[in-house]
Amino acid sequence: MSDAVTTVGTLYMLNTCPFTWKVRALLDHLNLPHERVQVNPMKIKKSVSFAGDWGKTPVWKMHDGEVVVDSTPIMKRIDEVYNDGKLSNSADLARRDEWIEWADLHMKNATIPILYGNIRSALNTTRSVSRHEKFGLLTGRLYAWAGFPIMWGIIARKRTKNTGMNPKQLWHHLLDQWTVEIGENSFFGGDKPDLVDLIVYGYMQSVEMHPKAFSQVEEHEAGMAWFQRMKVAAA
Ligand SMILES: N[C@@H](CCC(=O)N[C@@H](CS)C(=O)NCC(=O)O)C(=O)O
Repeated sequence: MSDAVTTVGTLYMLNTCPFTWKVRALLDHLNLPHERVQVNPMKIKKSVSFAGDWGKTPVWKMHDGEVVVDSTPIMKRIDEVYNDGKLSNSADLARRDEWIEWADLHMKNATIPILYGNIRSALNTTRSVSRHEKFGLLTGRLYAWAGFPIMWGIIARKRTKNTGMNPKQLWHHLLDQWTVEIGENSFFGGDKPDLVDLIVYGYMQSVEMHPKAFSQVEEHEAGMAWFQRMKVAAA
């Protein structure tokens, strides 16, 4: 980013973190010039220690020094300060909050299983993550090859345990719910995307960067039609 452009703040992030993708979706949609600091996944706590004991990504530091943590509150704050809260505004606040909660619970819980839900996709994903993140050379390799049985065996299985669905079925089920809610409209927000659209879009983009995993999501026609509309609207 050029020095001549005044930035609105700095995003401390991981390239593959779904919560980081949510905030990126908003910043890109509003076309706000900002800095991005890619932290080492093994040193998150230290890298964001200025945000107290939060210890996670993303963290947002506003140009005036204000620090905001947690992806949805970060999105709301950026929208409030730089966009008069227009994306968060809704004629039906209860509906908005219900679907933010839906996305931050169900989309979040579906993300790990689609990436790591079987041993092959787990290996693909840890290798892909090690390429996309700024690990040290050795830890990156170690993560790629030693991380996948852990992600697959422990983490992904735990997340799908209660749904009775495999990771692909779970995504298709969620995209059914999402596209039914959107109905005849182009977006959740009506004819334009709103904050909820951008939250769901962010979760989906975090899967899209791992093409093998995303190919399972891509089979959902209505979901992908919305996703493509988001790409156009966000460009
Ligand atoms: N609710 C938080 C979750 C953030 C989060 O869990 N980030 C992960 C990376 S994707 C992290 O930093 N984990 C480190 C940890 O929990 O110690 C948000 O939406 O921002």
